[in-house]
Amino acid sequence: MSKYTPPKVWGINAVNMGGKFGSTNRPTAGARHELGLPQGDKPYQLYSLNTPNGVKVNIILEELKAEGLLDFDAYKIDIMAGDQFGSDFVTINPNSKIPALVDHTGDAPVNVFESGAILLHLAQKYHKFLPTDTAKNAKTLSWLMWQMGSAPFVGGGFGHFYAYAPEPIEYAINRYTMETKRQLDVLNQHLAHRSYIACDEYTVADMAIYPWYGWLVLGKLYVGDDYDAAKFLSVDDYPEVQRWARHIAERPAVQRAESLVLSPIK
Ligand SMILES: N[C@@H](CCC(=O)N[C@@H](CS)C(=O)NCC(=O)O)C(=O)O
Repeated sequence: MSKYTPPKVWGINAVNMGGKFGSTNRPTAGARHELGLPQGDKPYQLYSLNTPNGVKVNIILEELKAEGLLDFDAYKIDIMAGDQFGSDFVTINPNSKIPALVDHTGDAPVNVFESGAILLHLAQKYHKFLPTDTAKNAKTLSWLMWQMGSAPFVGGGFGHFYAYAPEPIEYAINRYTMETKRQLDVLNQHLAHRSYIACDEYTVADMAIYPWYGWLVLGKLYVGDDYDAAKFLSVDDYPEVQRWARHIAERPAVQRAESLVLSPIK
């Protein structure tokens, strides 16, 4: 491995603009181009992609739709094409990341971004999937926030360096594999003798954790011609997570969420 000595002041160059996301990554925020977004006639407008963070929100929308509580239009934001930096999307989410939701049920549209915030916004509004009992509520919020804080080590750390980095860096892969396996063990120990993550019922914590850790142990994340995360991480070592994930995967709303068809925006 060539030795890298960081300069005194970091700047963009041809090397650090490389890799799978090199063409869209910049160290700055804000809209980069004018791009309008379509708006359908349903009360909720979702702008997203079927990645783990996107699917979390698909799940709650499909669950609430199945109960006749809401309906929504879903549009595809192509993050490899840079749609997340288009002007209308940045107005909804200044952080330029999917998923983003616009709630048109009130007098004025309400923009919601961050998948955890969208889950809570909908769960609180419809009094579903978020227990009101103080202890159960605290557990649900704790596991939801655990997911939001932990998964970036899986996605931005393990997944990036294992599957997407321009070259394998042993130190980075070891560091994030260690942490990903530790998190899987946290879940595996916690899920022993439990059907759901937070308490005795299905909550937003299950919805948030399933598309990351559930997909990982079911072999649905970071699988390609040259890499297979499930094998690399020995996911059969986490049978409780696998059992829970198979149970969540059986839900019809989850299956619809995973294969949700997102309409083109242009
Ligand atoms: N914490 C955010 C993370 C969202 C996120 O990282 N979205 C990714 C796709 S899964 C994205 O839009 N990436 C585009 C980019 O970074 O430019 C959430 O949970 O909503």
